[in-house]
Amino acid sequence: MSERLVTTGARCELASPTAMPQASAFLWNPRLLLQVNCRGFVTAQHLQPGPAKYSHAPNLEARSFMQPEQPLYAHHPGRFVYLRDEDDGTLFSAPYEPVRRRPDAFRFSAGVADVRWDLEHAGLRLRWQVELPPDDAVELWTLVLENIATRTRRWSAFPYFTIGYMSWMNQSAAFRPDLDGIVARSVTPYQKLADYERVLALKDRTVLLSDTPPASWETVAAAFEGEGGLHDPDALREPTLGGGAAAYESPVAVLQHRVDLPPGERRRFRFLFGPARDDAEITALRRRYLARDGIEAARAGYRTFLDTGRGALRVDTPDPEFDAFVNHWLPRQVHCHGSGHRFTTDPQTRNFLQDALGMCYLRPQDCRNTLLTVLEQQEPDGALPDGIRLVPDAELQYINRVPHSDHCAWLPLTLVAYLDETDDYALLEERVDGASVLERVDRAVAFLIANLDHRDLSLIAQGDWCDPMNRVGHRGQGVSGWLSLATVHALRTWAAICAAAGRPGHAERARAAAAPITAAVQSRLWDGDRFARGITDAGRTFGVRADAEGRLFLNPQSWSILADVATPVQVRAMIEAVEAELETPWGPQMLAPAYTQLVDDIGRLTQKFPGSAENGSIYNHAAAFWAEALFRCGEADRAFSVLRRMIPGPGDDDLRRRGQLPVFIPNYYRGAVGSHPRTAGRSSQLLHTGTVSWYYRSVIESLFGLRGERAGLRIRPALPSAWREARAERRFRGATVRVAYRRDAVETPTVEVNGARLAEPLIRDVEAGRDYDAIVTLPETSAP
Ligand code: CEZ
Repeated sequence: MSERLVTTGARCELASPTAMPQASAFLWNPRLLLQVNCRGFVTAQHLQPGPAKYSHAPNLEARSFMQPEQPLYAHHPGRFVYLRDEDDGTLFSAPYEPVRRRPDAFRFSAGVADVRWDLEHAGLRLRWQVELPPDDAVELWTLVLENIATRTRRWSAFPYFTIGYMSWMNQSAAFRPDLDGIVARSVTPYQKLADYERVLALKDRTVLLSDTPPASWETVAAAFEGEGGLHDPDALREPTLGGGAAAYESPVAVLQHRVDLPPGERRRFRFLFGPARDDAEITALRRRYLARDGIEAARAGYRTFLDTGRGALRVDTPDPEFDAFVNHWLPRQVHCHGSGHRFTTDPQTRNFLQDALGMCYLRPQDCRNTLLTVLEQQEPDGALPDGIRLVPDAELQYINRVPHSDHCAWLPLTLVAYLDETDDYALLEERVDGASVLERVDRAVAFLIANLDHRDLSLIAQGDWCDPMNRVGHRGQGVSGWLSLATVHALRTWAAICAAAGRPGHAERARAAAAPITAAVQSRLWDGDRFARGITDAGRTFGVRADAEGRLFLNPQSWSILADVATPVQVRAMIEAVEAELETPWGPQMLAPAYTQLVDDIGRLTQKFPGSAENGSIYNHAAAFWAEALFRCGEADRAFSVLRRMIPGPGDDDLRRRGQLPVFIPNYYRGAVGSHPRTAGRSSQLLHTGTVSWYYRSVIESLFGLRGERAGLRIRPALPSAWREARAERRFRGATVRVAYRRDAVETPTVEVNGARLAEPLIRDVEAGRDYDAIVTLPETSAP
């Protein structure tokens, strides 16, 4: 085993169950999301079509959204195998929980298509692996036991799958000989008459099937645990399990498999675990997945599913961990968000649009469909709803019942990424419910213009990008500095789209509308070295130097650059302020100092724990905007540094501090470095984040400088000065573009394509199916 705590590549491997106890990996298909913790805990959410559980906690859980920093505890849902030596009765468990006996060797290994553990303990080598099929919401588990001792060993393996507290109305479980597995049944609690039909249709069973008939089983959680608890269950002191049936008791699924293994021999077992609606479905699942080669077929299918979300970029740079992340894990997270829609049926409109933005590099058609779906739900006044209903009877829930004023701004920003990537300007003529896409986006833009107050600043309502900023403008007067800037950015972006589409009239109107907002932001919100975050209902400007807390917000600075509002002098001042007040070793904080007490006219944001989430964490979504802003003002080194620090590692100290594997970018890392240094840098472990689309775009278009436009592919990289050379392969409009970047004694960058030097760094009229080989020569830098 490697000396290092974590090794990366197409697999990311962790060599200890205790160094980063929260570390996890995830697997998903369009119906199921599994977050698999290195100690064996698993958080699963499936869609039917609403979000639901089949492996439950011991209490009823909140299902509002996947939440950050969820504590793991002994009875947290998990998938474990107890191993009992039948000769001396000793017990351990794989992967680590619940017995917590440290194995002789441990490796938690996250692959793009599976998660597994490889352990060695007491003469036994063991692999415990989970995979998903491409579509069904079921987990496919494989257990391989190999005797690496020199004498024959007799073991019992007890796979343990949490079913948990299913329902206060009705829950039970039993081993079903006819189905050859454990089936737990429940009725999802409901009260409204109107929910009766809906609940009848739910998958209210949780099933564990084994490919090998078990020697014994238990389904009553309390009977299994007895007084010993999960750590040392009473049931494992008996030769066989009790065979109990749970009758309105919390169910569990435990099986016993006996294995007598001569030296060097191995045995394999396979299991299926997941929700089901009825017996017929259970029988079908067994046939599909536990018959000969069923898992192999599912594996091939899952690979095909992953291939549909293949990234548009492969890179080879002096930073192998960065390459591993960009090549394997980043597009995968973009794909997860773009195909899973954050595992809800009513994604927030801004999230739905931004997740689609990333998909335009993977599956542009999906981005197109998202744009059309959003426009189908546009309101008569041009506004977009707070959430998008993905199935006919989906309801807008939770945060989507709170009026936010920013949704329309994301429309042109997603659209331009799609158009740059595909040049599919025909989309603008497509008709949605009686109006063209062009007309509809224009209405959305008009809504943003109508949402200005008497000062020409954007009204915030009960929040903007920042969800919990609910009291700045709840009386209808407060404005958002960020949204004013985002509105300018959206207007200018829309103007550019219209100009490129041959609609100069529309372009001019949008461009003209941006001017007064720009002037208002400059005159009312600039405070020496920063743009303020907003002005409250009562007229208080906040996010300014005079504030004791929340003195500097990152987003207005970033977006003043993205919107091309800030002057070069202002840009310099803002960069200095951000570096002085927001920067940390793990990235820039979203605001500082974090609020330590309630600010009544800002609201819920200030009630969050200092340094967590929007209250001054290193909120990666905001950091991604800042990185892109830095690219836009020519700050390649700073921009790369922000991107780089969003990925945990590579050093062990950094990994331990973040507590997370470099297989996804989390929603945030803890901030409030000054007041909470012990927890600063700690990962939220929340894999849902708008960060990844923007990150992918910045890497492709800004860092490697491979950006589409109407005429073709423009090559304008901004590599960090420490890189002397790099390579990239970019899929673009069906062509393959291979680029070798190198530094040499040139004054300005030069680009050669297929042997010919380009006067302008633009590959025109890119032809699908063709290969382009480019050499980009960049000026030497003084960096090491
Ligand atoms: O949710 C995200 C939202 O999904 O917060 C972002 C926002 O842009 C995204 O659309 C920034 O506010 O208090 C809350 O309600 C939180 O704001 C959460 O909803 C938050 C979490 O990060 C979960 O993803």
